[in-house]
Amino acid sequence: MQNKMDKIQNEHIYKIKEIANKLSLNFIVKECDEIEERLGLGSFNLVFLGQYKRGKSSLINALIGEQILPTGVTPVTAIISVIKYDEKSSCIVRKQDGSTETIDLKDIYLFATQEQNPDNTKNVEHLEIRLPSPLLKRGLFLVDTPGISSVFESNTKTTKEFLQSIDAAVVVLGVDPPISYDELDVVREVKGFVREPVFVINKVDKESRESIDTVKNFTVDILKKEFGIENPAIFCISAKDGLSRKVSYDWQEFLNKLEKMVENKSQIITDSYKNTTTRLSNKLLIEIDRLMRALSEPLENTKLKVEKLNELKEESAIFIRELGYRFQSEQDRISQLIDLEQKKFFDEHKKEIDAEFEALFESFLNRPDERSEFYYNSLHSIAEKYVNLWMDKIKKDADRYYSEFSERYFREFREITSKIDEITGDRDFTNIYEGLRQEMYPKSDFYFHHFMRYTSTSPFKFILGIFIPKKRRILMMKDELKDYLDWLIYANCSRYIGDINQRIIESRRRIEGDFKNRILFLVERMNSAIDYASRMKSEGEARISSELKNLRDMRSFVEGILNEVNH
Ligand SMILES: Nc1nc2c(ncn2[C@@H]2O[C@H](COP(=O)(O)OP(=O)(O)OP(=O)(O)O)[C@@H](O)[C@H]2O)c(=O)[nH]1
Ligand SMILES: [Mg+2]
Repeated sequence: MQNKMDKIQNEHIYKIKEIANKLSLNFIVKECDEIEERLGLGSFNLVFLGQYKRGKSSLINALIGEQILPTGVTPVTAIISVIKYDEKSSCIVRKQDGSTETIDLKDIYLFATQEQNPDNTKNVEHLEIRLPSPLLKRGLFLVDTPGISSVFESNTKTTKEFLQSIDAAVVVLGVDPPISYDELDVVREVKGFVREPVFVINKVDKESRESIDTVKNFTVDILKKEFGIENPAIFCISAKDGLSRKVSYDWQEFLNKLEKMVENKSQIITDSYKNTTTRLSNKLLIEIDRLMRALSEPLENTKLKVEKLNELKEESAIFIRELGYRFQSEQDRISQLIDLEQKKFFDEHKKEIDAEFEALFESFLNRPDERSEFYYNSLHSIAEKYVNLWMDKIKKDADRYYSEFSERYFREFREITSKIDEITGDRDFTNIYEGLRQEMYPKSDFYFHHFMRYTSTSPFKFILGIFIPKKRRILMMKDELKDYLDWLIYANCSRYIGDINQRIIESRRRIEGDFKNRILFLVERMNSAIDYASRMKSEGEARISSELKNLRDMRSFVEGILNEVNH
């Protein structure tokens, strides 16, 4: 059964590749090669993703038991490295122009690091490292990636394209601070490719058991609330311990999970084959349609379209920049408005807050023997009460402001996308950005529910002088306690709005970067269609009609594959 399935999978990819080859669609051929390799070897890509400095490279090193990938305190990884099994160690640099170079393992840092290869000026597509590691031999490619912002926003198309080849993912999170909006973005992105990402909270060697548990629960809560992920595979680990072969925290459980993935790899590979085949077939259909249009219409029309598209490319660069400025100032205005409202609200409630604080403080005088944490923690209930009151008041307004804001942004954005679709004759662009509208303003309010507070490593300035009587000591703490209460309220209120703002800016940047890449790609494809159509047309009518028939046949063949794969 499995063999039969393997055969069908290989045939589908083979056919897609054959058609792509005939039509000189190298970007599709390349992806076919990659998936063919994995299907052939029965291997899958396990991609490590996460924010800068979370310890992705360190974790891979720990898994292979060697310090192969460069790691460091400043952002290090600049390009993707794929680590595969071989009896002999080696490293090949695969360049963007298709050329390759074999290098010594000790020279990996010359290509992989931001320091030696800033913004990938060496035009590396990825590094292919081969090692005789037993884990790799089980049918797994370990993939190291640069910290997230550079992965998802970088204009290097290749990095993004590589992400299409995720079969399984480990999202590396940190203990400090617990999961951030940036990291939620990674999860969101990964969820689009992978059914069940594995989560790792790394560097737990730096924390107490108590705060590790807090961070883990917090993360599980958020994954459930934000993405509906129930019972995520989540492991608190220390890559540092792992590398020195020390089994600590959930390290063994994490290894067991990887082992399980390897055991179930045929499911992972089948899923991946389905996604890839569907994606590549759809890409192929778009290209076939483009070529058919170019063949059927006068060449002048296609040329005119490319000219218009080129103009639009310039125009939209300016438009998007201006749109960005305009929306930034509007976003600032909304923030200021909310800040003012916040100030007004807390001015109005100042008396009540002060009174509650005084009453609580009185009660402290009767309990002079508590540890200082007790007094600080008691303030949380006051802070939480007023932060919640404020949030209840502002949330509706904020929701309205921000959703109107993103609606407007997309309305304007759609003007360009529909212009592009008008020129090309399909709904590609509009469709792509329709779905993103919801993403821009997240109805996420997780910080609202997760109160920020000082944790284990106490930042309190207060030093308990052992010669001062306890009652007097508490009195001395009064100012500091009040400061802490004010901080709690202020920090939690500001964090909510700050996070939303940050999120909108990130989404906008991502959408705009993505848009730029897409339009460049479109111009390139339209130009190829012109070349192709001119070649055919120079050979006369008969050639055109036989080629059109070919394209129609290819089209129905690809549709057939899509049907088979998805039914
Ligand atoms: N204490 C501790 N430090 C760690 C651990 N894992 C990684 N580090 C340190 O964290 C820093 C970043 O580690 P890297 O592995 O380079 O992180 P990365 O996610 O690959 O970083 P980029 O490639 O820059 O995105 C290094 O200084 C590591 O030594 C860990 O488990 N415990
Ligand atoms: Mg790294």
